[in-house]
Amino acid sequence: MHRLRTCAARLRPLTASQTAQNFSQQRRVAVPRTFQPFRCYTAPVAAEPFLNGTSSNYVEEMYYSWLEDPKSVHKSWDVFFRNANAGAPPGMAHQSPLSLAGLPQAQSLAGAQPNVEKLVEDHLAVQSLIRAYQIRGHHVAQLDPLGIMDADLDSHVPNDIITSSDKLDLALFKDRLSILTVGGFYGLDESDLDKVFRLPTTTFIGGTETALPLREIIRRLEMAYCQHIGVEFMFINDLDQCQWIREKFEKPGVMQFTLEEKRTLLARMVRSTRFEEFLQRKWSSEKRFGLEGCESLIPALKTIIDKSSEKGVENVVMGMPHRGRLNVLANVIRKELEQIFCQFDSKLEAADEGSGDVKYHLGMYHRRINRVTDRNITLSLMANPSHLEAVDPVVQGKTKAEQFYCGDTEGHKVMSILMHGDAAFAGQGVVYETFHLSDLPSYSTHGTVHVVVNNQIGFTTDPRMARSSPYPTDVARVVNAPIFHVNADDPEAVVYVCNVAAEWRATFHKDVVVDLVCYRRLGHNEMDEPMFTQPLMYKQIKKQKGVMQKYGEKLIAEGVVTRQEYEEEIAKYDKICEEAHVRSKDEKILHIKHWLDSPWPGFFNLDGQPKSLTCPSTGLTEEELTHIGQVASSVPNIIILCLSRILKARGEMIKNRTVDWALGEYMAFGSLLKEGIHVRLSGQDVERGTFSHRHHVLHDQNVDKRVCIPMNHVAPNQAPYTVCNSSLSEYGVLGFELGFAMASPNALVLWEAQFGDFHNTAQCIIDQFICPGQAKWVRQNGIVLLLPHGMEGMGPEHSSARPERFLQMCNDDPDVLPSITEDFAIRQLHDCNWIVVNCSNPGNFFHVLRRQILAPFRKPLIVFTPKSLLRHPEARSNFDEMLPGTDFQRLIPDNGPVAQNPAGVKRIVFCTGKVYYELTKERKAHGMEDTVAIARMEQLSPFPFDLVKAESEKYPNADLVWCQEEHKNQGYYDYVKPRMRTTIDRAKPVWYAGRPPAAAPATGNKKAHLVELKNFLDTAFDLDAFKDQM
Ligand SMILES: Cc1ncc(C[n+]2csc(CCOP(=O)(O)OP(=O)(O)O)c2C)c(N)n1
Repeated sequence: MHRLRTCAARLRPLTASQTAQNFSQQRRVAVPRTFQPFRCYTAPVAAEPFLNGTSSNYVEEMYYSWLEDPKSVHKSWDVFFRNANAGAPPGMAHQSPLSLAGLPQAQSLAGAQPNVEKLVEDHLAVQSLIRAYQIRGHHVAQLDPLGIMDADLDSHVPNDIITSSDKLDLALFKDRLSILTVGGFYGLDESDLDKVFRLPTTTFIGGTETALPLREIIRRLEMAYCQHIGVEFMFINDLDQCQWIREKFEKPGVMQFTLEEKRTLLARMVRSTRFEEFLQRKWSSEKRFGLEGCESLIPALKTIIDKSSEKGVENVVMGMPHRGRLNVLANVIRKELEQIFCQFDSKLEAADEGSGDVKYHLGMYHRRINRVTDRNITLSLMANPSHLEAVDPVVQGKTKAEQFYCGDTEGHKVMSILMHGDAAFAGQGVVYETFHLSDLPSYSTHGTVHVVVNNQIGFTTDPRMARSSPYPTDVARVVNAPIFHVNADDPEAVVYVCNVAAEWRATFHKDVVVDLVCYRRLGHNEMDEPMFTQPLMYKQIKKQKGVMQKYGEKLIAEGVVTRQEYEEEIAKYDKICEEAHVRSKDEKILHIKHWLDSPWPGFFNLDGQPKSLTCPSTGLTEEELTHIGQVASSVPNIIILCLSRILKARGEMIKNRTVDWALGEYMAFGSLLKEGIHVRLSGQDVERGTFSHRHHVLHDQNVDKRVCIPMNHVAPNQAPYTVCNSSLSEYGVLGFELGFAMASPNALVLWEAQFGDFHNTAQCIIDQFICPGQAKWVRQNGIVLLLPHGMEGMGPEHSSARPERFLQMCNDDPDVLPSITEDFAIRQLHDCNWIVVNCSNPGNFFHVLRRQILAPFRKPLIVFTPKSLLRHPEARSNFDEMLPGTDFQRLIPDNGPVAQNPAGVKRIVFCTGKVYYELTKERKAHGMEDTVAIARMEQLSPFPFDLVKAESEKYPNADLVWCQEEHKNQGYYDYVKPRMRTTIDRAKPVWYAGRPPAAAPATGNKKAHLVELKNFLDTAFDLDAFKDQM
């Protein structure tokens, strides 16, 4: 209003036609309508006392309409605007509608102001009422098929809307209206119901009409917002998006289905329902986490897929929990039914592929024709663990990778669908972490459709005890995702919202949620008795007619199908199931590889085995090393000032044919990129590197966002390099990168923890996916975890990446010495579940990264990376260690003076990582360079039995010590000791030099840290230290 006044003061009054002309010219370009400076009332209009606060918007709306067509507004407004434009003094432009009839124009100026005010107030009230339905209508929508629970856990009816139930019952309606009237909310009363009100442009309920009687306005709002669909969207801070949604739900007649569509929907309901019934009949005592009570999930998903396919999507990556999973596999992805049924056969043998997983966790990949659009579509359902929602970021990562590899930068071709349970969606933090990736450039998948199977229970827990937010879906509001709640017992409403959701995604490329409010007909699984804990709910459920039956009867009543057709449809599908069941009996062996969710065509041979069991040398030519080194040290064409010194130092190192840690990594990444391998490094602050050593993104010091990524300029036809600082999440981001690495074997995907200590907030991804992924789901993954680790006096949370935990989960047997064949090293790698290394120099780091790609199979690689070694002058490698013919050294023997006279060596100290440099310094200080040998175990797992054996046998008179800087119950000791003993056939003890056992990984006291260090180094070089333990 202030703007209006200021502006009005500067303008001379225009005639209606002059103004209208200007306005319509402007308006053509001003879509959507927003406030424009020229849209000012004349001074008298602006000075009217009722034009204040929100009322001004409404009056503005009418003013525009009047400018375009004076007849489009109520007579009283016409008079008002004419009077105002004619220069009526403030307060004199109003005229009572009563006084308008038959009065000449001149007289109207003296109209009765109170009536006009009432008119304005009533219009404002109607506008507020419309807005109230848009904002809060979903709170009273009839969402619960059982009719016993409020989906928002709140039985209060917002006091600014008139509810559906009120509408149906006139007495209640009057009551309600009187509350609104007497309570003064709107100042409307019953007599206003038949008055005609002009509709604001923020509603589409009028269809082609611009004004409606209040009664009709309320009816249409109720139809749009308070039936079986609850639309939650008014928190979205984008006008276009809000208008888009309003139009989709408010426009009269939007929910019309053709006969064909209704029949298809019925057929899909039949499949969904009869599939569960078939399983229940055949295997009534088997767990399957059936979908009964939410059978509309199947048509819901199929609708989203059909619509998305129509919009150009060719690949859909899906993630879902247990509920209804078999049904989705059967009826959405179209897994052969016999493959599903045979899994219920307890005599089915597992092929020798790994431990496998229960049937409702397995994944699937299928390329087929979408029958509705007649276009090719690839559907995959990611295998997932029991850990609810853990698969969410994995699906997103996989989707992002699929988009990346097909150049789909905006998500037109590849999309993800995530399904959730209501309790898990509300309760699991990873959901939030995943949502927060949705709009980040290097993590966005350009819109995910989320479908919540909201059966209003989580195992035995009532939602009122399971969440503090009104809906289980509230978490989605953080990213401005619209949420469509829908009563799952109304299949047409379900299909409608799913169509809108898919269109939303295709239009705005942002997340959207469909909340299928349903119930769970049986217990949590088919064996559970739900009456123990939800007696009232289950009494109701027992009475509840199934949705297929209800919909079938509805269509029969409408004459869409005959009863006979309906029954035939059921019989047809039952027959399909029966026949598949017969065929399933022929299946004798369960091959998990038939359940692969991410095949890598061409990477393995036809049996799914590596094409060879050899790995070429991971070294590079001198020229390549020099060239990449020059790229790493080149000064870009932007102003970088403070980096010049670092780049110069890099240049010097290259001239001297040496690399530090950052350059070692550079050489590995750069060479792989050159060879066409995509490299993606993600994690918190990875672009610079937490320890300021990496600098892969160089920032212009004067221009915002002007950056240079030299790694993308290594060679003309190189693969792209992605380096991206992530959101401050471990669980979400590590899951994402794991998913990314799943899409292709020809990419090096690395996730770096800020400090290794923080990886444990992503423990679920490590425990459930990375460690056992291949064993459970026969799919390999070459993800690399870079975990900064090292006891450097930085306190308990910046010291340890917890090697003991990773090592404890390695699958090699500590008590069996494997036969040491020529291909021992590669075979070991092939058989392990993951590789754990701690490199002591950049050359070895370089080799192990390259080995990840040059090996003919993929295994996760866990690297404990250094902190102080990043700049340690001795922790450098010479080009000679990286040339062709060189390889990753699993164990670096001592080649110093001890090698000259092994018999004179009294002790061999095995160690790993940074402590090596502390040990050599101390050995020198003790003058024991020819009596104590120090061997570095660079690859901890799979354990280098062969090399440890050779190294220990080299020094026949030496005792064996394992030295580590970590506490005794942590670090590597528990893993290494039994394997070393096995290696030497228990001929000698393996002594321990390191910190004593402790609860915390490190002390917070610097002095204590140094004392501990001194103590264990003293032990390591005290040849009598273990005498009394003999
Ligand atoms: C992270 C995690 N915690 C606990 C469980 C054990 N659990 C299995 S199902 C379930 C209830 C899930 O409820 P909801 O998400 O509403 O899905 P529904 O089973 O009702 O479909 C629980 C707690 C689990 N699988 N994952």
